[in-house]
Amino acid sequence: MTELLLKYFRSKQQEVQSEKVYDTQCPFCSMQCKMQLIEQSIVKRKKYRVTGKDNPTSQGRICVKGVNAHQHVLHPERVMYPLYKQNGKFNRISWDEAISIINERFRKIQSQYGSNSLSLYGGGSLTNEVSYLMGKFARVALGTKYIDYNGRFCMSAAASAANAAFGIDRGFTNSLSEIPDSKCILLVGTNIAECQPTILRYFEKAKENGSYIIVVDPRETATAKLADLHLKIKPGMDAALANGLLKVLIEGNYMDKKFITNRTMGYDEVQSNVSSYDFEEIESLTGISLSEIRKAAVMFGESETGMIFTARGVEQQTDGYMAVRNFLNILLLTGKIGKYACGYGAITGQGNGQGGREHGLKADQLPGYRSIENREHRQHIADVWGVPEKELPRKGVSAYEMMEKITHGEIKGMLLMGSNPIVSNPNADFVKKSLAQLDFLVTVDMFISESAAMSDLILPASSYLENEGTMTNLEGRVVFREANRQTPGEVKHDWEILCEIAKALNKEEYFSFSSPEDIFNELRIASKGGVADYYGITYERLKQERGILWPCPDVNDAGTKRLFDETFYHQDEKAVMIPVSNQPKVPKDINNQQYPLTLTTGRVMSHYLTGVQTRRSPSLSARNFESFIEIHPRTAEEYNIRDGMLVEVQSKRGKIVVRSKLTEMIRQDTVFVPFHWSETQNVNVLISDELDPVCRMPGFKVCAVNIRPLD
Ligand SMILES: Nc1nc2c(c(=O)[nH]1)N[C@H]1C(S)=C(S)[C@@H](COP(=O)(O)OP(=O)(O)OC[C@H]3O[C@@H](n4cnc5c(=O)[nH]c(N)nc54)[C@H](O)[C@@H]3O)O[C@H]1N2
Ligand SMILES: Nc1nc2c(c(=O)[nH]1)N[C@H]1C(S)=C(S)[C@@H](COP(=O)(O)OP(=O)(O)OC[C@H]3O[C@@H](n4cnc5c(=O)[nH]c(N)nc54)[C@H](O)[C@@H]3O)O[C@H]1N2
Ligand code: SF4
Ligand SMILES: [Mo]
Repeated sequence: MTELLLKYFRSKQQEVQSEKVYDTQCPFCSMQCKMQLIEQSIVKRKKYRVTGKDNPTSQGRICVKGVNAHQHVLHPERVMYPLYKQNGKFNRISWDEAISIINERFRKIQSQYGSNSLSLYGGGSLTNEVSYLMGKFARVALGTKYIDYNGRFCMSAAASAANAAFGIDRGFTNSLSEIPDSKCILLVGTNIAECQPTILRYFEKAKENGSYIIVVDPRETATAKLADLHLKIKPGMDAALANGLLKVLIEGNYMDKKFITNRTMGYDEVQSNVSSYDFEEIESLTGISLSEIRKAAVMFGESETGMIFTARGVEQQTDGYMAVRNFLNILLLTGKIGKYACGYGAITGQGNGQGGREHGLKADQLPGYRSIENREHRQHIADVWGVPEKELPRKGVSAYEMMEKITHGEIKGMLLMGSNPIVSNPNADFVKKSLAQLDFLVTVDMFISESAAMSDLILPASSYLENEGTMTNLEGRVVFREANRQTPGEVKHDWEILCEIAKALNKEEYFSFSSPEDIFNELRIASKGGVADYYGITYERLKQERGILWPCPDVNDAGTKRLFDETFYHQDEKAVMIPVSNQPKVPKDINNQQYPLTLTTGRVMSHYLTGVQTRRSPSLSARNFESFIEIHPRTAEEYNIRDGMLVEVQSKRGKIVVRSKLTEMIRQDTVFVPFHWSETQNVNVLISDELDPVCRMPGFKVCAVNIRPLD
């Protein structure tokens, strides 16, 4: 080979070998798997590879969404500079112009209609630092009570139930490492195999160790395949099922009497409530036979250790709060909590759904899981923020209720960061009309989502590869997300954007942060002494110790792996049981001749939430490029529907069109549609606006519908 050729090949090779490695964390679910994106430059093109990185939670595993997450970050539709809508068209403007427009419009709206005419709407993908800052921004920069976030639709039932029963809401009461040793596991309304795939190994290990696994789901999901017993429940009837389980446990004397006496309140009321129900009623409500209910209860009662996990199947109901409480009753009655391999897990959904609700995104909360209605709590936060306690607003309303406030003319402007409400809220057509009614909507997003498209102004946000910060994963483990990729175009970080707007509003002194760590250090002090105490957690520790489970009140404290070993978090240190009725107070969407089938909604493996990100990933989109409706073949026959046909699905609120997918895996009286698509496939057009009276959760999982084939 000539010298020249050799030189050519050598330089070629060098080109191939130019490699950049980005350490980060998956932007999607609550497992927050650690990973590395490897960017190889080959001549004129780039090649990407993703590998999992070892860590205590996902142990190096990643799923298909993590493997392809960078595809949306690199997508040509990324918003790269501020966009201002004029005459119905978005035009590029500078950051200076954007901030001055916001300043002017915000001031004008507030001077005309008062402080509470502006609102903030956040999301569970935002870091703890951004969530904390949004909460502070609402209360200090704008002085408005109207702030809430998409976690309202996600964890609110489980969170309120855990708070009421235990006095604390940390998703898992134990660390994941105890799961393999639990001898009976009840998975209620959770499809971990598709929604938190990298957690599955813990349950597989439990099974290998002889654990008996019970899955409660109207569908035979990939998760149900793991089960020794699958209870194919009628949607919305989980509270009644739990009453059936409690009845068997009490009649069979499976109570832990010592635990009940020493550590709980309310057992007698639960016992007398349960004895007033008969099994026939429970069988007919739930569609589950007494023998199966008995089998499940006896297995749980007899097992030395046991755990219960719930997710959105049982929680996204208009009685979600009570249904979860009834499963907590089971744990308390059998004494299977506060000890090794015994406990509860509300399987968190979004990457930082947990942290978001601890540090300020919720209408009624202040950082550290403090209450905005509690005098002492208000004073503590007011002192940290350097404002008079009297000036802190009181509690606002839940996410969907903010939409109602818009139509009532009470809310005139909104800052939307990290959510896509017109696809994710119930009664979606109403929500679309309501957002259109705003005088001024600013959206901070990576893309022109369906909701961003309705805004007056879009600000370009950075992605998980670019924006560092902390996330609190499903274990309650606070982890540090590294992000060292350069922001593209004129993209800014969410926290920088909030600080810049605050500065324009003359509130710079409260928002003079120069890095996420700076914000976190204030969050630590704000959370000090609260239930969600992060004071002992520092960036340095997070980097060294690979995450810390809260509460962690002191820098010398190792964090809290298991809760309730000695006490619960109520003042009397006891947990509270509560009688739960078979039928909810707010009636669910009731089937009738016009709407004979029950629609339930949820997720598929390859897409994430409203699909804004995953629909822009070619590899993920290819797996499911359109929505579908699961129908049992016998039901399909009744309605003259063949596999692969377009089907119109109609509820009292509206209709959508999706493709049929016949499957024997679903109950005959139930159909299932995922919610990752928009427009004519937006399933939330069908969902009712009834909310749970306690936690304001909508009933995403029960909707009376009719179906017909479209030719
Ligand atoms: N692939 C993927 N993973 C995700 C997400 C995603 O969009 N895609 N989203 C993340 C987020 S934010 C969340 S909140 C979680 C959600 O995680 P999950 O709650 O596990 O997901 P869903 O599919 O909404 O619902 C779970 C199961 O509930 C069942 N179900 C429906 N109705 C009922 C009922 O009445 N009772 C019972 N017992 N079960 C019922 C459904 O059939 C479904 O299999 O996933 C997270 N992970
Ligand atoms: N029918 C039905 N409806 C449901 C559910 C259901 O099971 N059934 N589940 C509910 C649940 S559990 C949830 S969590 C909600 C989710 O509902 P949404 O919050 O509306 O869903 P996302 O698609 O995550 O929207 C997030 C938006 O924020 C952007 N984004 C992502 N990361 C960042 C960031 O770091 N900064 C900024 N500024 N923007 C970012 C994304 O591009 C996207 O546009 O949907 C709820 N709606
Ligand atoms: S989607 Fe969840 S399980 Fe999959 S890689 Fe991302 S964080 Fe991990
Ligand atoms: Mo969620």
